[in-house]
Amino acid sequence: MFRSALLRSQIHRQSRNYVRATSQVAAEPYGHLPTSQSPITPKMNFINSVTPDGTQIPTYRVLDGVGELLDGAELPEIDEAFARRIYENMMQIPVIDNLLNNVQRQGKISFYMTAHGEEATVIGSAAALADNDEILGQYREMGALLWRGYGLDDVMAQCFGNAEDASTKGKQMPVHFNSKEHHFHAISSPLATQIPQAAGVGFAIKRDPARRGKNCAAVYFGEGAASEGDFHAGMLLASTIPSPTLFIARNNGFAISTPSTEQYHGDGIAARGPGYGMDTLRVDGNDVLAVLSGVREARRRCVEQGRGVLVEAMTYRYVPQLPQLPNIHPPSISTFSLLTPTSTSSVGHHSTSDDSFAYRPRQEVEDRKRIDNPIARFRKFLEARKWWDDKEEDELKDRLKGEVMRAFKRHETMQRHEVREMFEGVYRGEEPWNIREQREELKALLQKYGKDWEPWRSELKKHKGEGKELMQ
Ligand SMILES: Cc1ncc(C[n+]2csc(CCOP(=O)(O)OP(=O)(O)O)c2C)c(N)n1
Ligand SMILES: [Mg+2]
Repeated sequence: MFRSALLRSQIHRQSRNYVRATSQVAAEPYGHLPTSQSPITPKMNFINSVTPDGTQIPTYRVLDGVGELLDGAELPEIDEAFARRIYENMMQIPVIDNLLNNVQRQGKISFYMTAHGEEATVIGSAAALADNDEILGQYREMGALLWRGYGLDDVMAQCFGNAEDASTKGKQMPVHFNSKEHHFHAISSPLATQIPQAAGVGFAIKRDPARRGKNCAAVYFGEGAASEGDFHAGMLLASTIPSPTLFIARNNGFAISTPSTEQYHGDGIAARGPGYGMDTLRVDGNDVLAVLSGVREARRRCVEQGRGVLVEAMTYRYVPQLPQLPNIHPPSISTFSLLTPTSTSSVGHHSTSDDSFAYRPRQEVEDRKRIDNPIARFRKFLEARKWWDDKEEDELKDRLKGEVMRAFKRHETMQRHEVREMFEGVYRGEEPWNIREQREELKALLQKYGKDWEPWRSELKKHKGEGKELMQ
């Protein structure tokens, strides 16, 4: 009895000391736990929100739907040349997407993924990064590479997997880009693997005196990928072993056919940031200036504090702008059809292996495209400032279509790497037995059928050296 009264008075004194030690006496009348800053309260209070008033996390926006400055919003620092560069890069993506998507439908490449509707998220964020920040993408971020000067020839070579594909040498699926020169790490198909890797890259940056406080690792992922355990592993890693890792969630509403409403019950991806002690921002991913501004600030915090920061960009995966007749010399029917989104092509779907109208109404897609088009919104902003007009729009479209078509023509018929290449460069060091065994097996088959069987003969002709290096 006596001991417990003594204990109680000790605890009481301790609590009072904690209360005195803090300046928040009014906010913490009962003090806080000795092991944390959690204030003690006599009220039982369940929480299910990261905002004090229980509302959803707000979405930061700068431009309204018609490109006008939102009341109370501040324009990010942006001059005419930079704004035009952003617009031109946003415009380039659907031109490439339409062509390569149609080319895939013709069976000339094996696979493709478009970024229709996400141009502002990808270009706005890429424009906010330093060109030598490390990017770890998911697969829809080709625009970030293009922003850094990755060429159309590089895009075509990788997607065709031909002899000029220096990065993946024909071994990877289309859109699985990588470029050391552009600080863009290899895309891997298994979802979310890039997220913990990014925390590691961020930590490597932190350990490098030449890059500490100057660079970050920026990792992109979809809201679907954020359901993977690797998302949580990556967030926890960057949080507990602090590293300048910038998490950029592209919330486009779908993971193939699964709507985001089935991916989470809470307040999106942003609500998870504070759980890991990370500064977090939700932005309107269809407003390129909000993305630019938000990611700039997120990057600043990330680099200066050497800590993880999370940005969730709210966007929508949709079908592209209406077809426009390209002005290409000489124009041809095939050129027109390749550059034009068609109702039968699968543009705006998850990938060329998907038909999204099976799980979302066509009208919903059309409505979103009309009322919330990131390219049209930014164009209106530029036009209001006299930084853009109809003539420039037509010229840009013609130029982009011409460039994309020329690059496509160059790569369409280009030979592939030598057949032996498929066994090389996958593992560093000594060649493993299974690769050696597979090469020997192919060699034997080529020696048996390579010269005589027509399907193999014509297939081998597509490769430099026509497989002779293995047949001898
Ligand atoms: C581990 C793993 N599971 C499933 C898949 C198949 N898959 C490929 S993309 C995808 C949807 C991803 O959605 P999200 O992360 O939202 O990205 P989005 O395609 O919307 O850009 C799925 C399920 C995969 N590639 N890897
Ligand atoms: Mg998604």
